Amino acid sequence: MAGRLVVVSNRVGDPRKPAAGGLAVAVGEALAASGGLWFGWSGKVVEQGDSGAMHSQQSGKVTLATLDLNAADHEAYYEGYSNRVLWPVFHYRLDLADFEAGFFEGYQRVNRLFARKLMTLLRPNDVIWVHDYHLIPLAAELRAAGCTQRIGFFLHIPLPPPLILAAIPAHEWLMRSLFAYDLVGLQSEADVEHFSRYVKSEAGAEPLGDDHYRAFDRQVRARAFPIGIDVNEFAALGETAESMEIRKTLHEQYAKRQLLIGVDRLDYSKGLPQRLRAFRRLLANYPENLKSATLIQVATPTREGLNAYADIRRELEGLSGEINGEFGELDWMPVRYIHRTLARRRLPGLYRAGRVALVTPLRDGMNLVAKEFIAAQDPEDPGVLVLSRFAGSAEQLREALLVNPYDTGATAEAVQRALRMPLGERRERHQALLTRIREQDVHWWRISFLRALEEAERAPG
Ligand code: ADQ
Repeated sequence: MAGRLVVVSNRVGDPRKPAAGGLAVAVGEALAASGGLWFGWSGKVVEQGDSGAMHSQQSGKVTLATLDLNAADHEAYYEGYSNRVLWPVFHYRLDLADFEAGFFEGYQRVNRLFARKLMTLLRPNDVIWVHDYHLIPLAAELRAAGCTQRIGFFLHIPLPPPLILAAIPAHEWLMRSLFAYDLVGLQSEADVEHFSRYVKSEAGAEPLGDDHYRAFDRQVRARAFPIGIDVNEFAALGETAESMEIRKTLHEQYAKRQLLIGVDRLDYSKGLPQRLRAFRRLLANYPENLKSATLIQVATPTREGLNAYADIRRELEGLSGEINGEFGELDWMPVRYIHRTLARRRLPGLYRAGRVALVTPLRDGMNLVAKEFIAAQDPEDPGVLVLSRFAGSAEQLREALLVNPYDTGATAEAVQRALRMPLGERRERHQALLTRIREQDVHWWRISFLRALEEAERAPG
């Protein structure tokens, strides 16, 4: 790539430390390869005073530049507009969105602050890659401050259809902001379709073909770049002593049981109560699973300050208690619910011990757990992926057992089918899935996005 890479995301990770997943891995790697600047919020909230105190740290070839936010900005920009307006609406949950609380100004203010601070660090040939819903208006703010460098944006969460998006009072402003970028990357073809329909129906514009759109007096290129994982790195992680140890322990403990695995952030988009209800239906409808099928559900605490997250936690604890009370025996508990983050190096062992993975979000941009599960399997004796059709990854992972998580009975039936699937079929499906996640892995994602950004015609205006 010609210029220096500048990555901007809400949180900044240290590329030298083992990353917690997804974005941090992909971006950290891109930066570590070429060197560059990673800019974002420091994670620190100062109780008083202004936002904007800057910190800079060198990590190998990468400069990490971060800024602090004060409590009011953090509340309005991060907890408020990002996570109580954009996150729920983009996941189709209008019922959980809070449009009235006045977060909007804070979101604009912090994006402007990011732009102002970043401008002081930019060089003429930089290529800027902005990530995710917290920073949608960043390019427009940068342009207003005189930035002429190439700027690309990648949305990690789904883009909803126009009529859902239109529930956000500032939807037009948000979508107009996207046109300040040179390239907009989305996770799936469904998201691109929604983008295209929005441009037509709400902005009265026409797609120009070849992924280009013209609206709001500007032109932008929008395309799907489904994010992947580092398959080799993940498989190698599975060969570490710690991962083997977990696998061995689980094998011993559950020698006569069938393990089902769920690994998620504890978020209402992940469909966890629906998953537990489907598991309960499995036990009720297919009694041969009693004293055998065991669901290990690991759910990482996340955004705990928000009510919707406390509610989902309570619901989940209640449901697992009910299922264990109803079906459990002295020597068998059907649900093991763990409200914690597992160390990343322990994940492959857990996935590998699973006969079935339940990845059943109600809506998800991509879902990397599905891909990690595939990468961790033994190709000679692989487990089966039960995947929600509403995860972005369902467009690629057609050989998984695709389910509608709202349909409890049908999901239970698919899980039963997964548990009984003959070895030959398991191998065939796994082989096809593994090929797919290898073809479109995280390196492919990064390289194809950055290449498209480089090729994007610089829009006039
Ligand atoms: P997330 O909503 O966080 O990401 P996901 O894609 O599943 O969802 O990535 C989660 C990552 O965190 C995975 O690497 C997973 O291993 C790890 N993780 C999850 N729960 C864990 C646990 N309990 N313990 C340890 N690790 C855990 C957002 C979007 C997704 C999109 C990604 C990347 O919501 O749709 O796939 O960004 O673009």
